[in-house]
Amino acid sequence: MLKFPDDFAWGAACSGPQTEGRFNKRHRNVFDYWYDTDPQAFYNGVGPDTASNFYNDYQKDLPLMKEAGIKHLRTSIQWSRLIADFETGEVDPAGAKFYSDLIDCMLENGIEPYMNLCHFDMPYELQKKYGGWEDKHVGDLFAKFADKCFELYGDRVKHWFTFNEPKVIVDGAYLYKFHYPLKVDGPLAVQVTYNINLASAKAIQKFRARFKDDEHTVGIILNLTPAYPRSNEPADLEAAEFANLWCVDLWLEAAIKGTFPEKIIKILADDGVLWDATQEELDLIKESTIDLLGVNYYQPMRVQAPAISPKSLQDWMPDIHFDNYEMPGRVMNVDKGWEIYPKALYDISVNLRENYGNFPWFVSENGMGVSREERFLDDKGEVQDDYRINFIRDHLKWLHKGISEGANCKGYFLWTAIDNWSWMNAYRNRYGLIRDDIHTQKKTLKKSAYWYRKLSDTGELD
Ligand code: BGP
Repeated sequence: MLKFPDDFAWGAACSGPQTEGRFNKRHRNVFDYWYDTDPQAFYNGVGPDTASNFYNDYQKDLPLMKEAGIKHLRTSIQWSRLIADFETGEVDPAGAKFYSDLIDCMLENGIEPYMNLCHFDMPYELQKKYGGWEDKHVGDLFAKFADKCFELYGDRVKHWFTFNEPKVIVDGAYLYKFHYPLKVDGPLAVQVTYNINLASAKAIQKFRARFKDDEHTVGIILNLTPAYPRSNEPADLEAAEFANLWCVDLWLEAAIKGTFPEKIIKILADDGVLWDATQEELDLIKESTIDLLGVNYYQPMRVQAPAISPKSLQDWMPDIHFDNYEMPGRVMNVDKGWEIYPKALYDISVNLRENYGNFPWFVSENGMGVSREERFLDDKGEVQDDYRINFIRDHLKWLHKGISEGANCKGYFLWTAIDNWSWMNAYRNRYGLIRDDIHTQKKTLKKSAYWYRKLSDTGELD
């Protein structure tokens, strides 16, 4: 049995766009728009219209989450729901009331809200008018939205986050075509990377102006995908070093230290793709660092030296510096196609301890997506998801080792509480402790929910 610290936060994570459904929503975000115009681009043609019906069901769903041992819940406020006029920041009364009631209901159920402000959901209007994160002005509008959230809900929400997995926005929308606007433009991806870091800093600046106490914290949620080299050959090591710089350290250093790693700046400058930045902006990033880091971890990267010489390629893409490597024998979650490698959580804890001043962090997402869970329903209609329990346990063992060696890890939030809509997979892969029958919207605790409750009540991992 392993014991976690008494004040360790046990929770779950979800997002507005993946749970609420589009009910009573004033504006569309880019996913809503993309679905409206090209539904076949989505798995089984299923979009975010209903999601897990959280907008209508939260008063029933939150007590179920409580039963599943969820004492902290991260979700997000949708910019496209809260704000009526993006330029002035005027709120939509129905949107403002929804989030206010939701937060109250969380607190009534003893669930502490952790609130995120961007979970991939750029308002379509801003994408169309400005190109979304391509234009730094959108960062100013985002800061205005963030400030409105702080003003409306800061009395009840103590933990705030500017972005969830901003790197995925860059990858999806500007490199590999899985988020709208589906561009493939390496240099633009580099600029958007910078613009998002700047937008986060601008939101943090608003936060600092509003909250001067120790109780409120602001952070960012990063998907850390440690890159492991195929071999110790110099070319493979160099590929892994680049992948770590581009995917991990660029984001970590900007958030925690307010600077960008010199090595990546040099590589991007040598490649002729370094972003456009002013000294004033860099000063703002420098002074607007975070208090708490959220780490999403699902899978590592395995990389090798690129097959083609970077210099022989016409168009710049970050992957001119590395190729992915399908390591033989790695353990896979076959349904999702992601490698299962729990030790990376320990490696992340060591990286944060040794290279980032043992900065405070928590696991803000980790989980196992499994398809056709009806296969595992027992006679009583309960999903016997032992695979999920084993997955969580294996990751927590490595996390516990990290903590016992001094890692400053404050909590573990599972993805997710209730099965919800996934960007690319709709409902194919289920992650929840609670099953959602999407035809009836009936929600039922899975076996893992009872196991998780015991864990969160006792802090003891069996
Ligand atoms: C993370 C996202 C979540 C969630 C999760 C599972 O990257 O922050 O929003 O979707 O991945 O991935 P998927 O839904 O693609 O299976």
